[in-house]
Amino acid sequence: MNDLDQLVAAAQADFEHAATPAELENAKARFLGKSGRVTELLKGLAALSPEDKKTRGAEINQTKQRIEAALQASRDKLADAELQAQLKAEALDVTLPGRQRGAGGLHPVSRTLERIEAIFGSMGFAVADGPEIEEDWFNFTALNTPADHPARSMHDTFYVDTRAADGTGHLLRTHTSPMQVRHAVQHVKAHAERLAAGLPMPEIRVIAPGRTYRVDSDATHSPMFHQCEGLWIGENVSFKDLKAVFADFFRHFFERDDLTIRFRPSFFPFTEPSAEVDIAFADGPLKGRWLEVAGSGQVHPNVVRNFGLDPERYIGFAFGMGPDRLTMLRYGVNDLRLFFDGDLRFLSQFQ
Ligand code: 2U9
Repeated sequence: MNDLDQLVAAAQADFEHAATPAELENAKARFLGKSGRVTELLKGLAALSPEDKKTRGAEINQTKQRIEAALQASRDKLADAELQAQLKAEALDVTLPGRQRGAGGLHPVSRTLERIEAIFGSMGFAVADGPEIEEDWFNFTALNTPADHPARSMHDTFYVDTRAADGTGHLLRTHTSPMQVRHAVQHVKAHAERLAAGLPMPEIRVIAPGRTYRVDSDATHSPMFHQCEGLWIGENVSFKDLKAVFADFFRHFFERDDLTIRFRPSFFPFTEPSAEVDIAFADGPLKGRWLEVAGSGQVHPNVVRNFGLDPERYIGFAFGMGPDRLTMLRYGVNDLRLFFDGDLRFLSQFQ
Protein backbone atom coordinates (compact mmCIF):
# COMPACT_ATOMS: atom_id res chain seq x y z
CA MET A 1 0.00 0.00 0.00
CA ASN A 2 1.57 3.33 -1.05
CA ASP A 3 1.26 6.60 0.87
CA LEU A 4 -1.81 7.69 -1.11
CA ASP A 5 -3.64 4.40 -0.52
CA GLN A 6 -2.80 4.76 3.17
CA LEU A 7 -4.20 8.29 3.16
CA VAL A 8 -7.49 7.05 1.61
CA ALA A 9 -7.66 4.23 4.21
CA ALA A 10 -7.03 6.71 7.07
CA ALA A 11 -9.72 9.08 5.77
CA GLN A 12 -12.17 6.20 5.38
CA ALA A 13 -11.51 5.01 8.96
CA ASP A 14 -11.94 8.55 10.35
CA PHE A 15 -15.17 9.09 8.42
CA GLU A 16 -16.60 5.79 9.60
CA HIS A 17 -15.77 6.67 13.20
CA ALA A 18 -17.77 9.91 13.04
CA ALA A 19 -20.96 9.41 15.02
CA THR A 20 -22.61 12.71 14.07
CA PRO A 21 -22.69 14.99 10.99
CA ALA A 22 -20.60 17.56 12.95
CA GLU A 23 -17.88 14.99 13.72
CA LEU A 24 -17.90 13.97 10.04
CA GLU A 25 -17.42 17.58 8.90
CA ASN A 26 -14.44 17.90 11.33
CA ALA A 27 -12.92 14.75 9.84
CA LYS A 28 -13.46 16.13 6.32
CA ALA A 29 -11.57 19.31 7.29
CA ARG A 30 -8.58 17.21 8.41
CA PHE A 31 -8.27 15.73 4.88
CA LEU A 32 -9.90 18.11 2.42
CA GLY A 33 -9.87 21.44 4.32
CA LYS A 34 -7.59 24.45 3.67
CA SER A 35 -4.72 22.93 5.62
CA GLY A 36 -5.93 19.36 5.27
CA ARG A 37 -3.67 16.52 4.29
CA VAL A 38 -4.73 16.41 0.60
CA THR A 39 -4.31 20.17 0.30
CA GLU A 40 -0.80 19.86 1.81
CA LEU A 41 0.06 17.18 -0.80
CA LEU A 42 -1.11 19.47 -3.62
CA LYS A 43 1.01 22.29 -2.24
CA GLY A 44 4.01 19.89 -2.38
CA LEU A 45 3.63 19.60 -6.20
CA ALA A 46 5.24 23.02 -6.62
CA ALA A 47 8.63 21.55 -5.83
CA LEU A 48 8.43 18.78 -8.50
CA SER A 49 9.60 18.73 -12.13
CA PRO A 50 6.91 19.26 -14.78
CA GLU A 51 6.96 15.52 -15.61
CA ASP A 52 6.59 14.34 -11.99
CA LYS A 53 4.07 17.13 -11.29
CA LYS A 54 1.82 15.66 -14.00
CA THR A 55 1.88 12.02 -12.76
CA ARG A 56 1.90 12.92 -9.06
CA GLY A 57 -0.84 15.56 -9.63
CA ALA A 58 -3.09 12.99 -11.38
CA GLU A 59 -2.51 10.49 -8.53
CA ILE A 60 -3.32 13.08 -5.87
CA ASN A 61 -6.52 14.14 -7.72
CA GLN A 62 -7.59 10.50 -7.88
CA THR A 63 -6.90 10.17 -4.15
CA LYS A 64 -8.95 13.29 -3.50
CA GLN A 65 -11.86 11.82 -5.49
CA ARG A 66 -11.69 8.53 -3.53
CA ILE A 67 -11.69 10.46 -0.23
CA GLU A 68 -14.67 12.55 -1.41
CA ALA A 69 -16.51 9.34 -2.36
CA ALA A 70 -15.76 7.87 1.10
CA LEU A 71 -17.02 11.13 2.68
CA GLN A 72 -20.26 10.95 0.67
CA ALA A 73 -20.76 7.30 1.66
CA SER A 74 -20.38 8.20 5.36
CA ARG A 75 -22.74 11.20 4.96
CA ASP A 76 -25.36 8.91 3.37
CA LYS A 77 -24.90 6.38 6.16
CA LEU A 78 -25.38 9.01 8.89
CA ALA A 79 -28.43 10.51 7.13
CA ASP A 80 -29.95 7.06 6.80
CA ALA A 81 -29.30 6.27 10.50
CA GLU A 82 -30.89 9.61 11.46
CA LEU A 83 -33.95 8.83 9.32
CA GLN A 84 -34.28 5.38 10.84
CA ALA A 85 -34.06 6.82 14.38
CA GLN A 86 -36.72 9.43 13.54
CA LEU A 87 -39.03 6.82 12.02
CA LYS A 88 -38.63 4.69 15.12
CA ALA A 89 -39.33 7.60 17.47
CA GLU A 90 -42.42 8.68 15.54
CA ALA A 91 -43.69 5.17 14.91
CA LEU A 92 -47.46 4.70 14.71
CA ASP A 93 -48.92 1.51 16.07
CA VAL A 94 -51.49 0.88 13.37
CA THR A 95 -52.76 -2.15 15.31
CA LEU A 96 -54.02 0.02 18.22
CA PRO A 97 -57.83 0.06 18.35
CA GLY A 98 -59.28 3.37 17.10
CA ARG A 99 -60.93 5.92 19.40
CA GLN A 100 -64.59 5.04 19.61
CA ARG A 101 -67.30 7.67 19.43
CA GLY A 102 -68.84 7.82 22.94
CA ALA A 103 -72.20 6.06 22.98
CA GLY A 104 -74.91 8.50 24.10
CA GLY A 105 -77.91 7.56 26.18
CA LEU A 106 -81.14 8.87 27.57
CA HIS A 107 -81.14 11.05 30.69
CA PRO A 108 -82.72 9.14 33.63
CA VAL A 109 -85.55 11.68 33.81
CA SER A 110 -86.17 11.26 30.06
CA ARG A 111 -86.40 7.49 30.65
CA THR A 112 -89.01 8.15 33.33
CA LEU A 113 -90.96 10.44 30.97
CA GLU A 114 -90.89 7.74 28.29
CA ARG A 115 -92.18 5.16 30.78
CA ILE A 116 -94.95 7.53 31.94
CA GLU A 117 -96.02 8.19 28.33
CA ALA A 118 -96.02 4.47 27.49
CA ILE A 119 -98.09 3.48 30.56
CA PHE A 120 -100.67 6.26 30.17
CA GLY A 121 -100.65 5.65 26.40
CA SER A 122 -101.75 2.07 27.11
CA MET A 123 -104.71 3.52 29.07
CA GLY A 124 -105.81 5.67 26.12
CA PHE A 125 -104.21 8.99 27.10
CA ALA A 126 -102.90 11.30 24.36
CA VAL A 127 -99.66 13.25 24.98
CA ALA A 128 -100.00 17.05 24.82
CA ASP A 129 -97.23 19.42 23.76
CA GLY A 130 -96.93 23.19 24.21
CA PRO A 131 -94.65 26.21 24.73
CA GLU A 132 -92.36 26.64 27.76
CA ILE A 133 -92.79 30.42 27.50
CA GLU A 134 -96.49 30.64 28.19
CA GLU A 135 -99.22 33.25 28.23
CA ASP A 136 -100.58 34.28 31.62
CA TRP A 137 -104.12 33.23 30.68
CA PHE A 138 -103.18 29.59 29.94
CA ASN A 139 -100.86 29.30 32.95
CA PHE A 140 -102.98 31.03 35.61
CA THR A 141 -106.30 32.64 34.65
CA ALA A 142 -107.79 29.63 32.86
CA LEU A 143 -106.80 27.48 35.83
CA ASN A 144 -108.89 29.43 38.31
CA THR A 145 -105.79 31.06 39.82
CA PRO A 146 -106.84 34.65 40.63
CA ALA A 147 -104.70 37.74 40.22
CA ASP A 148 -103.88 37.94 43.94
CA HIS A 149 -102.78 34.30 44.24
CA PRO A 150 -99.24 33.94 45.74
CA ALA A 151 -98.12 31.66 42.85
CA ARG A 152 -98.42 34.72 40.58
CA SER A 153 -95.88 36.73 42.62
CA MET A 154 -92.40 37.59 41.34
CA HIS A 155 -91.01 35.45 44.20
CA ASP A 156 -92.49 32.31 42.70
CA THR A 157 -92.66 32.80 38.94
CA PHE A 158 -90.11 33.78 36.28
CA TYR A 159 -91.73 36.50 34.18
CA VAL A 160 -90.56 37.22 30.63
CA ASP A 161 -92.65 40.39 30.56
CA THR A 162 -94.80 41.72 33.36
CA ARG A 163 -98.11 42.63 31.80
CA ALA A 164 -99.57 39.83 33.94
CA ALA A 165 -102.30 42.06 35.36
CA ASP A 166 -104.23 42.23 32.09
CA GLY A 167 -103.70 38.53 31.38
CA THR A 168 -101.49 39.04 28.27
CA GLY A 169 -98.03 38.83 29.88
CA HIS A 170 -95.56 35.99 29.26
CA LEU A 171 -93.82 33.78 31.81
CA LEU A 172 -91.92 30.49 32.09
CA ARG A 173 -94.74 28.02 32.68
CA THR A 174 -94.96 27.05 36.36
CA HIS A 175 -96.72 23.75 35.63
CA THR A 176 -97.62 21.73 32.55
CA SER A 177 -101.36 22.40 33.02
CA PRO A 178 -101.43 25.13 30.31
CA MET A 179 -100.71 22.43 27.71
CA GLN A 180 -103.86 20.62 28.86
CA VAL A 181 -105.85 23.85 28.71
CA ARG A 182 -104.65 24.35 25.10
CA HIS A 183 -105.46 20.70 24.32
CA ALA A 184 -108.93 20.93 25.89
CA VAL A 185 -109.79 24.23 24.15
CA GLN A 186 -108.71 22.72 20.78
CA HIS A 187 -110.70 19.56 21.50
CA VAL A 188 -113.86 21.56 22.29
CA LYS A 189 -113.39 23.66 19.11
CA ALA A 190 -112.94 20.51 17.03
CA HIS A 191 -116.28 19.19 18.32
CA ALA A 192 -118.16 22.51 18.35
CA GLU A 193 -120.85 21.30 15.93
CA ARG A 194 -121.70 18.22 18.01
CA LEU A 195 -121.77 20.29 21.20
CA ALA A 196 -124.05 22.92 19.60
CA ALA A 197 -126.42 20.11 18.58
CA GLY A 198 -126.42 18.77 22.16
CA LEU A 199 -124.62 15.57 21.07
CA PRO A 200 -122.02 14.01 23.38
CA MET A 201 -118.40 15.00 22.88
CA PRO A 202 -115.63 12.35 22.80
CA GLU A 203 -113.79 12.31 26.13
CA ILE A 204 -110.71 14.41 26.78
CA ARG A 205 -108.00 12.05 27.99
CA VAL A 206 -104.53 13.57 27.92
CA ILE A 207 -101.25 13.81 29.81
CA ALA A 208 -98.83 16.75 29.65
CA PRO A 209 -95.20 15.91 30.44
CA GLY A 210 -92.46 18.52 30.28
CA ARG A 211 -90.15 21.12 31.82
CA THR A 212 -91.52 23.70 34.26
CA TYR A 213 -89.95 26.64 36.10
CA ARG A 214 -90.28 28.14 39.57
CA VAL A 215 -88.13 30.47 41.70
CA ASP A 216 -86.93 27.72 44.04
CA SER A 217 -83.57 25.99 44.64
CA ASP A 218 -82.39 23.48 47.28
CA ALA A 219 -81.71 19.71 47.62
CA THR A 220 -85.29 18.85 46.66
CA HIS A 221 -86.16 21.85 44.43
CA SER A 222 -84.55 22.95 41.18
CA PRO A 223 -85.59 26.18 39.36
CA MET A 224 -86.20 23.92 36.35
CA PHE A 225 -88.03 20.70 37.08
CA HIS A 226 -90.33 18.28 35.33
CA GLN A 227 -94.00 17.65 35.72
CA CYS A 228 -96.45 15.30 34.22
CA GLU A 229 -100.05 16.25 34.59
CA GLY A 230 -103.12 14.43 33.41
CA LEU A 231 -106.69 15.29 32.55
CA TRP A 232 -109.73 13.09 31.93
CA ILE A 233 -113.02 14.83 31.18
CA GLY A 234 -116.25 13.19 30.12
CA GLU A 235 -119.87 12.90 31.14
CA ASN A 236 -119.36 10.14 33.65
CA VAL A 237 -115.80 10.25 34.99
CA SER A 238 -115.34 9.95 38.75
CA PHE A 239 -112.80 9.66 41.59
CA LYS A 240 -113.28 5.89 41.32
CA ASP A 241 -111.72 6.09 37.82
CA LEU A 242 -108.93 8.30 39.15
CA LYS A 243 -108.04 5.73 41.81
CA ALA A 244 -108.02 2.90 39.25
CA VAL A 245 -105.80 4.91 36.89
CA PHE A 246 -103.33 5.67 39.71
CA ALA A 247 -103.25 2.08 40.94
CA ASP A 248 -102.56 0.84 37.42
CA PHE A 249 -99.98 3.51 36.72
CA PHE A 250 -97.90 3.13 39.91
CA ARG A 251 -97.94 -0.69 39.79
CA HIS A 252 -96.60 -0.55 36.24
CA PHE A 253 -94.19 2.28 36.89
CA PHE A 254 -92.51 0.69 39.94
CA GLU A 255 -93.04 -2.85 38.60
CA ARG A 256 -94.57 -3.83 41.98
CA ASP A 257 -97.87 -5.37 43.06
CA ASP A 258 -97.34 -4.85 46.81
CA LEU A 259 -98.50 -1.27 46.61
CA THR A 260 -101.18 0.60 48.60
CA ILE A 261 -102.63 3.97 47.62
CA ARG A 262 -104.23 6.57 49.85
CA PHE A 263 -105.81 9.96 49.20
CA ARG A 264 -105.47 12.86 51.65
CA PRO A 265 -107.66 15.96 51.42
CA SER A 266 -105.81 18.94 49.99
CA PHE A 267 -106.33 22.19 48.10
CA PHE A 268 -105.50 23.35 44.58
CA PRO A 269 -107.17 26.32 42.86
CA PHE A 270 -107.95 24.24 39.75
CA THR A 271 -109.56 21.21 41.45
CA GLU A 272 -112.40 20.81 43.97
CA PRO A 273 -112.32 18.56 45.91
CA SER A 274 -108.56 17.99 45.85
CA ALA A 275 -106.36 15.24 47.23
CA GLU A 276 -102.71 14.39 47.72
CA VAL A 277 -101.84 10.87 46.60
CA ASP A 278 -99.51 8.70 48.73
CA ILE A 279 -98.25 5.21 48.00
CA ALA A 280 -96.60 2.64 50.28
CA PHE A 281 -94.75 -0.59 49.45
CA ALA A 282 -95.28 -3.74 51.55
CA ASP A 283 -91.64 -4.73 51.08
CA GLY A 284 -88.19 -3.48 50.14
CA PRO A 285 -86.08 -0.55 51.43
CA LEU A 286 -89.07 1.85 51.51
CA LYS A 287 -91.38 -0.67 53.25
CA GLY A 288 -94.28 0.85 55.18
CA ARG A 289 -93.38 4.52 54.49
CA TRP A 290 -96.08 6.69 52.91
CA LEU A 291 -94.54 8.46 49.93
CA GLU A 292 -96.24 11.51 48.48
CA VAL A 293 -96.23 10.93 44.72
CA ALA A 294 -98.98 13.07 43.19
CA GLY A 295 -101.68 15.65 43.62
CA SER A 296 -105.14 15.28 42.16
CA GLY A 297 -108.74 16.35 42.21
CA GLN A 298 -112.00 16.83 40.42
CA VAL A 299 -111.57 19.60 37.84
CA HIS A 300 -113.02 22.87 39.18
CA PRO A 301 -116.26 23.93 37.41
CA ASN A 302 -114.65 27.31 36.53
CA VAL A 303 -111.86 25.48 34.68
CA VAL A 304 -114.37 23.29 32.80
CA ARG A 305 -116.25 26.47 31.86
CA ASN A 306 -112.99 28.03 30.57
CA PHE A 307 -112.70 25.15 28.07
CA GLY A 308 -116.10 26.21 26.71
CA LEU A 309 -117.89 23.24 28.31
CA ASP A 310 -120.93 23.09 30.58
CA PRO A 311 -119.70 21.99 34.06
CA GLU A 312 -123.18 20.63 34.80
CA ARG A 313 -122.70 18.07 32.02
CA TYR A 314 -118.94 17.57 31.80
CA ILE A 315 -116.92 16.48 34.80
CA GLY A 316 -113.59 14.80 35.33
CA PHE A 317 -110.36 14.67 37.20
CA ALA A 318 -106.87 16.03 36.90
CA PHE A 319 -103.62 15.04 38.51
CA GLY A 320 -100.03 16.14 38.65
CA MET A 321 -96.82 14.35 39.52
CA GLY A 322 -93.10 15.05 39.54
CA PRO A 323 -91.07 12.80 37.19
CA ASP A 324 -87.86 14.01 38.90
CA ARG A 325 -89.10 12.69 42.26
CA LEU A 326 -90.37 9.47 40.66
CA THR A 327 -86.89 8.98 39.14
CA MET A 328 -85.28 9.55 42.57
CA LEU A 329 -87.60 6.96 44.15
CA ARG A 330 -87.13 4.43 41.37
CA TYR A 331 -83.31 4.62 41.42
CA GLY A 332 -82.76 5.51 45.09
CA VAL A 333 -81.17 8.94 44.44
CA ASN A 334 -81.46 11.43 47.31
CA ASP A 335 -80.31 14.74 45.78
CA LEU A 336 -82.38 16.17 42.94
CA ARG A 337 -79.57 18.49 41.79
CA LEU A 338 -77.46 15.51 40.66
CA PHE A 339 -79.83 15.08 37.70
CA PHE A 340 -79.16 18.58 36.38
CA ASP A 341 -75.42 19.11 37.11
CA GLY A 342 -74.46 17.39 33.83
CA ASP A 343 -71.84 15.15 35.49
CA LEU A 344 -71.40 12.16 33.17
CA ARG A 345 -69.95 10.00 36.00
CA PHE A 346 -73.38 10.18 37.61
CA LEU A 347 -75.54 10.14 34.49
CA SER A 348 -73.77 7.24 32.72
CA GLN A 349 -74.76 4.89 35.57
CA PHE A 350 -78.29 4.85 34.20
CA GLN A 351 -77.35 3.58 30.71
C1 2U9 B 1 -106.20 21.28 34.15
C2 2U9 B 1 -106.95 21.28 35.30
C3 2U9 B 1 -106.40 20.81 36.46
C4 2U9 B 1 -103.37 19.30 37.68
C5 2U9 B 1 -103.06 18.96 39.09
C6 2U9 B 1 -101.86 18.68 40.92
C7 2U9 B 1 -103.10 18.42 41.41
C8 2U9 B 1 -100.63 18.61 41.71
C9 2U9 B 1 -98.24 18.72 41.70
C10 2U9 B 1 -97.79 17.37 42.05
C11 2U9 B 1 -96.30 17.38 42.26
C12 2U9 B 1 -97.24 19.26 40.77
O1 2U9 B 1 -95.09 18.01 40.15
S1 2U9 B 1 -95.72 18.58 41.23
O2 2U9 B 1 -95.04 19.58 41.93
N1 2U9 B 1 -99.50 18.77 41.06
O3 2U9 B 1 -100.65 18.41 42.90
N2 2U9 B 1 -101.84 18.97 39.59
S2 2U9 B 1 -104.21 18.57 40.18
O4 2U9 B 1 -104.61 19.88 37.63
C13 2U9 B 1 -105.12 20.33 36.47
C14 2U9 B 1 -104.38 20.33 35.31
C15 2U9 B 1 -104.92 20.81 34.14
C16 2U9 B 1 -106.78 21.82 32.90
